[in-house]
Amino acid sequence: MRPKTVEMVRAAARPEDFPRDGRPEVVLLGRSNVGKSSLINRLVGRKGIARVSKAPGRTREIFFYLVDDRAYVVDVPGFGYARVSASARAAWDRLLASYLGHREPLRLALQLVDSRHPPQPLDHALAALLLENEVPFAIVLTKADKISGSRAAQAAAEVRREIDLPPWIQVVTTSAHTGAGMKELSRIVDEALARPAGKDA
Ligand SMILES: Nc1nc2c(ncn2[C@@H]2O[C@H](COP(=O)(O)OP(=O)(O)O)[C@@H](O)[C@H]2O)c(=O)[nH]1
Ligand SMILES: [Mg+2]
Repeated sequence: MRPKTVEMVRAAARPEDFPRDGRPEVVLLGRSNVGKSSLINRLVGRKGIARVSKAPGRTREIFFYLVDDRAYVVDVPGFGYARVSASARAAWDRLLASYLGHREPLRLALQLVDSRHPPQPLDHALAALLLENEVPFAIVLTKADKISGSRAAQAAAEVRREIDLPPWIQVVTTSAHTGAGMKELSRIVDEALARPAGKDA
């Protein structure tokens, strides 16, 4: 994924706002502050296209980035952000469930987990949601520059064990700051986007 053009084309607060052109897409999910926006910037090779936040964001929309006019990279911010009302949270959960449950162009989800910590309850919940909806996904450990190489290998094994991942789910260790693991991740994304639609494809 070394796109020539990247454009933020849609911020969707409702399922009706999701793009309908059928272009294949990859979505990044994970707890607030885990490094989604930073990883998107790395993945598409644009420093400031997705906003990196100092404080956890309270954004309530799903962002669609069009790359090379052929695919979408999708940012789902604010997952598990605590300081919102119960009704706002419920609306957000519905939006996410609708997206993961019925999104035909979705080829791959990348679930981001902080490499420095064991999976949190929200990480478990998110993985369960992906498995339940039979969304193909990979786990991306983030911020690996903050830990040693041997610790990173340990973290990958731990996340696999603790979330009890099916063996075909890949775990990739990355750093948006150093670019570690980005080649592998980019290859996984490209392969997924090239696959035809359908669960058995
Ligand atoms: N050390 C380090 N910090 C990172 C990395 N990726 C993101 N961060 C920091 O983590 C914070 C949250 O990042 P952001 O991309 O906004 O996370 P998001 O809320 O999941 O979109 C920011 O302060 C980033 O600079 C990384 O690979 N290494
Ligand atoms: Mg973000």
